[in-house]
Amino acid sequence: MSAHADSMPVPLHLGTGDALLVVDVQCDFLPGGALGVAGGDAVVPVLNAWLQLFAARGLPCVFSRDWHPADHVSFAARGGPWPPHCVAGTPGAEFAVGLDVPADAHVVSKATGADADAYSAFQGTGLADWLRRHDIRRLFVGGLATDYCVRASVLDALAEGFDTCLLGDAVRAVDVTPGDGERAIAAMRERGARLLTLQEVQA
Ligand code: VGL
Ligand code: ZN
Repeated sequence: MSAHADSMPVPLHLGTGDALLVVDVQCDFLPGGALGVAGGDAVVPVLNAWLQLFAARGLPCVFSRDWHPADHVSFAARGGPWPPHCVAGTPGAEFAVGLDVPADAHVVSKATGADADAYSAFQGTGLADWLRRHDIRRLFVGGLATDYCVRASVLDALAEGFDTCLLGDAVRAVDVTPGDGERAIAAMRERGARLLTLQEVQA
């Protein structure tokens, strides 16, 4: 992306064809949770502001959730990289307290089988078809974590042909290796994601 494009943002107006995707803002990914992401709780008020913008315009909001069985392959007991987290039906798998999930939100659960992981909200959920059925062309994506499920979801959204905006102030990274989050943001932008903040749409 050129310096010119960065310094001359296109004015942003939300309207028909736009949808919001909130990725995995679940208790286990918040500080103190089983797989707590530093600063993960800070995305909640920013996402609530985005949710309000979308709700006010009658635009669809989608929530993904990590929804694993207790013996999931990604857990350390089975040689996976993660501590047990987001076990379906447990308190840790609930959406963050204070996240304003609308009553009519479309919720997609992912990585629900024991033997496969799925970082992307598009993987095995029918999300791309759902968005097309609702005539969505542009997707705004925020949530947790930047370097795993947000990254995979944004890259899939782009591959599925959606104009994709990453909500830069509404994501946080696991950062297993320092810089993972920043590298993920760079990779998403390289593939065509537009990096946005709440201020830009409120202005
Ligand atoms: C995630 C690690 C393991 C995520 C899910 O939502 O980013 N990260 N499972
Ligand atoms: Zn997981």
